[in-house]
Amino acid sequence: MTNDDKFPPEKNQPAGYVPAKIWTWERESGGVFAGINRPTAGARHDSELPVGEHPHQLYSLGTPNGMKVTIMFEELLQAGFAGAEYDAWLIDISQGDQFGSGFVKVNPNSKIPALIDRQPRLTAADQPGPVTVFESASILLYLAEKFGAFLPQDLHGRTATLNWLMWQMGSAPFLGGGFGHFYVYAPLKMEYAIDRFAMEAKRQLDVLDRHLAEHPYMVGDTYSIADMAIWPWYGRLALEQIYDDAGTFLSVNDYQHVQRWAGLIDARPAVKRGILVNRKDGVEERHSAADFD
Ligand SMILES: N[C@@H](CCC(=O)N[C@@H](CS)C(=O)NCC(=O)O)C(=O)O
Repeated sequence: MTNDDKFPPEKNQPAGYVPAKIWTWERESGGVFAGINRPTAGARHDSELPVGEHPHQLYSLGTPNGMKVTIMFEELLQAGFAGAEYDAWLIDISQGDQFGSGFVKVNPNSKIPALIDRQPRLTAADQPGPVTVFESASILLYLAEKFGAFLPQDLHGRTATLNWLMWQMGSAPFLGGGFGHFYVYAPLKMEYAIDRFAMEAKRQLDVLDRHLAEHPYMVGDTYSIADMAIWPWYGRLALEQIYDDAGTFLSVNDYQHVQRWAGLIDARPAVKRGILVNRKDGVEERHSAADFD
């Protein structure tokens, strides 16, 4: 019995659809953000990035992936690391800013967040010059190591932090690109896709809930870059700050340990500032603490 016998094409969506031998891009898929999607990488237009006065130039947007980094900068500043001053420039992904030649030089993957450190802590073995960093977890780790903060030094603590940091990077695309896409952004509601990704989103919440039942933070008693990476997605989902009424749909109140932890982090002043940065309804560009006034 072939797969087509088990699942006849009439039941496909649209009915009768059979994938071509070779996929080609014929039209936009519809849905939110479809206008910026293409099956190719690289710059689409010439445009240099603006540069401010601070050591760190962040090019980002106030999405969960962007928030991880602005929370980290605000936490570093709150903790007294004056050298963590940063200029945060808004990259409007709905307008295709991520495909400008300047941005693509910093992140060939054309996704926010991206960082240039113009005053890196170089050793004798390093070439002089700025350091570019992309992928939110790589930026968190880079800053944690630069300032010696929010990353435990001991082997167990450091490894556990990296475990959860990598867990977040591997898991969140199922929540965002999977559940969030099909529940909120897709041009049609598809039961199969929503069921598949709602199941995975709930499984991930359960992973966190069981862990947080026994640990105040993701890594024991210490607030770390693992919390900063995980909270903007799963903490904000639990607090019903993302994806419309998805909190009700996924029964997020059932995950009481995630709720406790999410509330703890939500209350931090640096988090309250960090989530405002690079948002058109918040602090569009951040160049100093005064921008929050
Ligand atoms: N794995 C990346 C994901 C970054 C990401 O998906 N960024 C989205 C916004 S949250 C983006 O820039 N999308 C623009 C696009 O896909 O063109 C990270 O964690 O930094």
